[in-house]
Amino acid sequence: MRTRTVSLALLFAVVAVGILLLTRPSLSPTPDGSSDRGSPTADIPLSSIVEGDRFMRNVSTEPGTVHVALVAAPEHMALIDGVRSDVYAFNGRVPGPTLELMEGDRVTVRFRNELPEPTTVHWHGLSLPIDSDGSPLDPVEPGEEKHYTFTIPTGFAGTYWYHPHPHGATTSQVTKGLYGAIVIRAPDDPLPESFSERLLVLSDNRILSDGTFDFTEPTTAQGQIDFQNGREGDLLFVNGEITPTLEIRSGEIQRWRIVNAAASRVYRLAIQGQTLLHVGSDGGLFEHPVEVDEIVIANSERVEVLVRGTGTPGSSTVLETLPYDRYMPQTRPADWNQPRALLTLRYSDEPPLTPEVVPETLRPIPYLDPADASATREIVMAQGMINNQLFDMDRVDVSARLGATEIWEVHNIVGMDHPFHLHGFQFQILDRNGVPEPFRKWKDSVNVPKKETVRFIVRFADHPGKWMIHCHILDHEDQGMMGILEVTEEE
Ligand SMILES: [Cu+2]
Repeated sequence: MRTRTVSLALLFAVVAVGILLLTRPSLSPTPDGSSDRGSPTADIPLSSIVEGDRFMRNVSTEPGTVHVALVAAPEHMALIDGVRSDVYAFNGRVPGPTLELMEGDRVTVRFRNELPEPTTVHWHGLSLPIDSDGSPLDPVEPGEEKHYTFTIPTGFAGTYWYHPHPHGATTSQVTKGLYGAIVIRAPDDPLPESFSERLLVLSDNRILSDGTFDFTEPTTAQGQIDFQNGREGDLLFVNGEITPTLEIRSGEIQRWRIVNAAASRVYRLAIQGQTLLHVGSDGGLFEHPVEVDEIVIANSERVEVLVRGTGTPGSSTVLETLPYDRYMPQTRPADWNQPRALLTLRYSDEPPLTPEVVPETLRPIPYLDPADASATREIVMAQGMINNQLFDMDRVDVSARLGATEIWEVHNIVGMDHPFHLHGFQFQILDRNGVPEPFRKWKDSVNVPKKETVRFIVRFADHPGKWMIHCHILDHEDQGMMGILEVTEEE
């Protein structure tokens, strides 16, 4: 459990390291093109990735239509102060530019691969035609272009993200910098616009002193740990910054959209001295806000929270990630049980605002009736394998009919967590280890803890095709912990 002394000691250590990093000279332009990340005494403000040119620019003038251009290309830029890395970037940025959409938008992304290797762009969590899913079955070769085309259905307002999904190379391409957020808004959003919005994309990395990414050889001890755990980094980034500062005013309510874009790290988020109002997850808002002390967010999951400015003017606190034991005992990192600071939440000196009222009802979530299920599937996740098999592009692992409602029982039979992701279709969790889920929510990924079973209900309402099912620990996915669900039309 949390101990305040440990947290504060760690915060101190992180701040000390932060100061060391800041006192090194800045040698190179930052991802947003500015040449300086601040003086040694200045805080690093949280980079907003939902403002100005950090959006993908919509070049369409037709209402309800979004045309954007996206390029993946090698860049030479500083991810940490004082040293440049050979990164891969979307439109020259790490994280990539945010794609902002409305429900109902018809979207075309003109994508060009300028990388020296094949890639794809997967639109994680979206409902779209199979040829725009960006799965490993649909690589974009170097120098090639592909147009991803999809329409955002009503009810899909929420926070999503995009990332490469090429066969066997997802870990390295995401690690080198290819990931970005998607925000989908609803015309009838129940949360007041006066709740100022922040988008926080979480990622981690290991970078050597010469700027190269620390990818290990499988034969080394660390290589074995990376193979088992998935590659975790000691550097924790929020929007590409390490322990940035986010400003809030006493009494203010902020709406945070948080994406876990890390390859394998599971975050257990908490703000010291404050509770959170959890209002949404992968597929958007809940029916009602839920007050919580902390939120676990596994790889590829998203959360929406309301942060209420309950602190006093001039004070500050910290958003941290608390210890979360997803590991087998023999490969736990040495510091796994230490909390880590992610950002400083600093209260401005302005006098407190009178807090606004948070709506008690957000939006209805349709009920999927288990009595309508035409099949119950068992999915067994073992270390590196699904249903006792490695991924094979030419094999269909599960066949389902278009329009069918099914119950999936996802068993994790080994001693570490595996987050399960289904492409193309959102689902609702029924129960975890037999304990009914307390309320309905739309999900596309669910963490299945060690030796546990999660049951969910899903309807294959549209979009026939071959969809990926896989563990979202990127190393596991690359190792072949993936299968194919084929949704077929009625004969
Ligand atoms: Cu896994």
